[in-house]
Amino acid sequence: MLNLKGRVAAVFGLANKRSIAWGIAQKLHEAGAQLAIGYQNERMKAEAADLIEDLPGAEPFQCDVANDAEIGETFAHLKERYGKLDALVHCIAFAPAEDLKNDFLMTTREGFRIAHDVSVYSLIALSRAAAPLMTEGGSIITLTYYGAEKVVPHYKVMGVAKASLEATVRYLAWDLGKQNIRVNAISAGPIKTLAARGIGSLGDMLKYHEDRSPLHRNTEQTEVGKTAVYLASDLASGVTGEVIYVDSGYNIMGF
Ligand code: NAD
Ligand code: 0WE
Repeated sequence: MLNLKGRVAAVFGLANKRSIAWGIAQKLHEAGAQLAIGYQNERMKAEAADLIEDLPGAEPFQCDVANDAEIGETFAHLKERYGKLDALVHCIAFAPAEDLKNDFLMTTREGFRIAHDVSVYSLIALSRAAAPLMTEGGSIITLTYYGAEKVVPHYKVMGVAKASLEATVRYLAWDLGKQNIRVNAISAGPIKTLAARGIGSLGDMLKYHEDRSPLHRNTEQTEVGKTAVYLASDLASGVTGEVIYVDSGYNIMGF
């Protein structure tokens, strides 16, 4: 396992033990990183705090990324508590249920705005706040999905938001490269998390991935975590602006 001792990482997007953020936090912790782990609101506090207790030394924080004041307070706290930041992990997406239910054609102005604000603009806002703390260079990691590049029925406005997220990764990589801060996305295969619960056909989708992907199995949160450890480490020192697939190879198939 890679050694991240002495590195400080902030992971945003913990809801429960199925969260990809949790798979990533566990692997960063195993590698020796000092962790701050963020949850969205009071409602998620108890469950998040309970999980985080299992990772000695890791600390919880609350941050709604739709709120600039909360982002400011979060990074003031991280600066005070750790003095620097080496890795920022963004595991956050949201679109209003209505806009995922109706035809894409019916996407509302407000639904489009919220999906892009929470799922994309938040990466820009968090990166801007994190960069001054990344005094020794750094690694920024976000999570994306194949629905950004090909039509995945039902993914709708989230697919458009993920396309924007992937472009955002490239533009941030250009801006932050001069500070030796790398910015990359991990494109994960479908995983049964809270964010995937709304999909009626998730079971079929997981089965299809198992049948069709080169590895003939589904993706696990901790496999995403292992790639995050690599991206946070010096082994990835030359890698920025990329989308790396952790999807059992599903995306390479043409038929
Ligand atoms: P999850 O529900 O466990 O995580 C999503 C998180 O986003 C939750 O913790 C939620 O609280 C947080 N969030 C939403 N709005 C927020 C806000 N305003 N402020 C702060 N936090 C907010 O589900 P997940 O599947 O682990 O999702 C994490 C990321 O992985 C998302 O970007 C998702 O698009 C991506 N992803 C998921 C899959 C999958 O199949 N599960 C596949 C590829 C990519
Ligand atoms: O990014 C996602 C899901 C993100 C998401 C989920 C919800 C459900 C509840 C964003 N907003 C909301 N809003 C809600 O009210 N994934 C990659 C998981 C996912 O979602 C799909 C998928 C996959 C995979 C939707 C349709 C098809 C496939």
